[in-house]
Amino acid sequence: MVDQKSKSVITLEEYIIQSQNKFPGAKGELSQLLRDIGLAAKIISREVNKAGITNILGEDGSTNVHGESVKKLDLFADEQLISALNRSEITCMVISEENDGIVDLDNDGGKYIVYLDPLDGSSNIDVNVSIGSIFSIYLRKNTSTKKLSEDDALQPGLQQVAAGYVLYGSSTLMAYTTGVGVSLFTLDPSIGEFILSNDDIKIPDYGSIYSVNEGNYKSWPEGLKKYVKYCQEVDDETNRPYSARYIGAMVADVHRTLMKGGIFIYPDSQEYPNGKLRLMYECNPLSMIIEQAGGMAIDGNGRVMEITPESIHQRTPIFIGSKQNVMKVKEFLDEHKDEK
Ligand code: P6P
Repeated sequence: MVDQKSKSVITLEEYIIQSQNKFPGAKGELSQLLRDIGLAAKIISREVNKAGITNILGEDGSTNVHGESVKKLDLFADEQLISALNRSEITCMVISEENDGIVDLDNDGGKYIVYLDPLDGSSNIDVNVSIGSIFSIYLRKNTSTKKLSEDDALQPGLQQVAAGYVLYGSSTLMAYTTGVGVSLFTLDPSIGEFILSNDDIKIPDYGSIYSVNEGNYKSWPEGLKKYVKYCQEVDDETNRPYSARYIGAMVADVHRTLMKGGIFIYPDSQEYPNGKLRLMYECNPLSMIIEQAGGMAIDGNGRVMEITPESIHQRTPIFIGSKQNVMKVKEFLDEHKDEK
């Protein structure tokens, strides 16, 4: 815990330095990397908040590796994050949703690999609904090999040294973890600083909100169909029926789940037989945050963060949120796993 009694306001930079001082051996490189991401987040937040009045809104005609149309803010966010990471020369490679392959930063001494979803939920940009940036940080695996390759980046989520997100909503929030709890900051635009708002967030053990795109109901696994019907039944003891909430931006739906409890689900479906969401730069970082806050994140069988990745853009189903809610959906999935 950071001593908050002595100061009413602690900035992201101060908090990172205070936290680093708890690890005497630390050279401050991870701290610098987190500060770099914080700076890029402020710049992206400024553009997101004025996107409606500049020509930055709308599509630039290109598409990302998944064939999804890319909005100009996606590219802007990608550029800002990569340039911020490049400046301190401690990151050797970036993998981003907006780039087909790895981005080798030519920082041969760089010890970190960073995965990015620069602007998650970008389809919400034009309708002024929350969007976010997600980051996941690993140590470079093979320091001996000069030439970086995807293999250096294919590490299970349990190997993440840090992870977090920025949520551009009614205010701009940044949450991150380095493996010792989850800290949350709110951007004060009047001073251009992220201010600590909670230095050890815990997700409620149980929640009454479920979050899934019910438009895909027909192609869900049978156990998920039965679980959603369970959520909709009346039972005062378990505070059912639950409320259904779905924003369509994973960062926003998972942040609400972190703060209020409940569960967010994106299962496999006919359109996405391996799930829609990306393992390395959506599911692993958000799973690290939720597990560090006391929740759970599974792919329908085991922990998301135990998946051994085979490709940098691979997808996975995800059931993430309060421990009791995730265990309950797992019961339904297991009970009906052989039914079509
Ligand atoms: P659907 C946004 O495009 C995204 O990758 C996630 O942020 C979000 O949770 C999901 O896709 C929404 O997908 O199929 O419900 O529109």
